[in-house]
Amino acid sequence: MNQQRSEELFREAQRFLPGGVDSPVRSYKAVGGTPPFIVKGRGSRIFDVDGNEFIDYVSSWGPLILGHSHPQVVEALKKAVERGTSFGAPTELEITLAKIISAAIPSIQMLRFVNSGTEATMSALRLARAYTKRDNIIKFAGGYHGHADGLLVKAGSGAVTLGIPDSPGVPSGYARNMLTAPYNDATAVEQLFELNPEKIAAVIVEPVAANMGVVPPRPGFLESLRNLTSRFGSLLIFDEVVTGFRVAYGGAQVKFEVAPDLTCLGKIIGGGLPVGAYGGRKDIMEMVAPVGPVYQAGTLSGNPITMTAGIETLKLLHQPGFYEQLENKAASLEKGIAIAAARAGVNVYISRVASLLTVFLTGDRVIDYESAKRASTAAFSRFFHSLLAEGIYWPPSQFEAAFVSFVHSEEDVQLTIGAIEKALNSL
Ligand code: KE4
Repeated sequence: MNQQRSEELFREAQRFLPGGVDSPVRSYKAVGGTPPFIVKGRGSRIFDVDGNEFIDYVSSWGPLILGHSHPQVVEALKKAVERGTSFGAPTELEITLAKIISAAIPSIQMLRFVNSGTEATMSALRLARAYTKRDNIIKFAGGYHGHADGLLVKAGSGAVTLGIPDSPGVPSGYARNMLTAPYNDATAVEQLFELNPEKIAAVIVEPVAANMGVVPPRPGFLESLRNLTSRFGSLLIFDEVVTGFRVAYGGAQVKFEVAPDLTCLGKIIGGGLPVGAYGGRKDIMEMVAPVGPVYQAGTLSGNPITMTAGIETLKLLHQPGFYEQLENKAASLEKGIAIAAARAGVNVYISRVASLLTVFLTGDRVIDYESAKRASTAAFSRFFHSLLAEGIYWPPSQFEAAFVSFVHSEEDVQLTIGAIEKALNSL
């Protein structure tokens, strides 16, 4: 595959941008090689500066459930831009999108728009601490909630531990307030509550983990978190930045029928434009400034361009049969991969929830971060580059999700399965 221009641009980009990118995963550091520099996206395809075409399963890391440059979204954006890009003042568009989200996700009685998932989770934690007057938070090993200081914390050794900073620059005090437990282990969470009575403000969880690769909640896990947080007077926060409007129109909480106190959203609700949101029970949200004392603000929060893209996108998702058709495409891909792996004689663990999918290069079941880490990242890198050479743009990390979009055609799926079989045979 010719990557001459991408290689030139990557060298130049590294002079001005750390790692040549504006978000680490895009640098291909996890898999090696040169990331293609993209010039255009159309439907399920993206095109790079060297004229290569790819079937895209990154989908901008989730927002593009309708594929690239959906005509209705583009049309609406063109009209919106001509009316002005931002006013720093209230607009009706914010009400419209808030009403659509609240109607889809009943636990969200009130919400605040921000500009990224990071801002959403950071604000939700501040609000939970203010509401409960407690400092500690429980998160899960392998859970990612954006890069706010207090959340860049990883599990220490042992099952239930005090968090330790997962990045230089995170004050040890922040990490001390973060407790970690293994995903899918409600007993560990109960232990943390019993060890820290009346100190835990909230539990934050990805209701379907997508940042250790895709790991579904074990039956009863989310219900246990709901019961434990209610029992101990803490809040339950669902980080649905990935799962919101992805695994179902109302997100994971509607799919699994567990209602959190607060929900964080991002990605799809902005239709490909920068966005985040946090929302939930009215009595909690009314603590947010200017109604309440919890400060949070943002220059471009709720801007009319993002709101327009979000409104158009969610309107298109709310069509009868949308998620069923999307799920069928993903199920067809999963089935084809399983057959290809069997024919290639390669042990893989395919983990799929709705249109989120990870092919773990391991023969073992993956139920949490420890088991996910047993997958072979070396084999994954070879798998990834074989796919890229075949024109399949797979997520460049073993610990990310592939995103199937509504515009992936049956032909796309079959081409992908063929490329995956070739990749597995080359391992
Ligand atoms: P952003 O700040 O990147 O908009 O959202 C942070 C975030 C919060 N919560 C969850 C569950 C997330 O997955 C994310 C961000 N997702 C990653 C992909 N796993 C974004 C890709 C990137 O970091 O470049």
